[in-house]
Amino acid sequence: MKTLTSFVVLTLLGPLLYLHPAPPALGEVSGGVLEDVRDDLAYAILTTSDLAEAFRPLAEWKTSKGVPAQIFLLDGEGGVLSSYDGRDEPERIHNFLRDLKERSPSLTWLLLGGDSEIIPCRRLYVNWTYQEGSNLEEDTVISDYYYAGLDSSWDLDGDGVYGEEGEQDFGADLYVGRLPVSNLTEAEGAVQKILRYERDPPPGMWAFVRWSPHGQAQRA
Ligand SMILES: [Ca+2]
Ligand SMILES: [Ca+2]
Repeated sequence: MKTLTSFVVLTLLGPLLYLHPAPPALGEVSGGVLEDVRDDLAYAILTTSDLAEAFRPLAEWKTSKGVPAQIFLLDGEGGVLSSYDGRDEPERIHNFLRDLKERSPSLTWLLLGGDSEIIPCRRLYVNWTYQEGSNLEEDTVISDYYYAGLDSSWDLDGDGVYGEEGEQDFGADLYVGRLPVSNLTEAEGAVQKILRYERDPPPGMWAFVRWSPHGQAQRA
């Protein structure tokens, strides 16, 4: 009888269970940061709780014009740095972005809301032919490409040197921009400039001039 009951229950509920599959795995490390991510996310802004208010009008503007945007906090309880593991802060951010992109494949743009003392950079190795050891200052450059290429950890051999030959992912998964602001006043000013430019760009010949490959201005 139990078998028959189970068969009936499964037969009746099977389609419902199929329609409500378990949420996809988000990787080994995930936190509360991903709980409220909108499904159609296209534009992510990563900043701190001190600066978030300045970026809210930008997120609202992007969303209103059809680019669903959301602000994510680096600091605080439930923020990226406290929710993700990593050997340093850039790696925690990188792990978060990998999960976020997996959670919302529609994510296309990432704005880093803060200068390097607020949102740290990654130094990437560029002297791929150097043979006798590594001087990180001389052989690396600061680059936010680390936050754009999400198909690699950028340090496959785990030696703490990122971007060595074969470790890079130069196939960008996100368009990454950074507003190098250092405080709330600077952040508000930069956001207002962007909003003014997008909503009501100032007239002028700049809109009709393009540059030739030889650096000469031409009328478009
Ligand atoms: Ca390495
Ligand atoms: Ca990639």
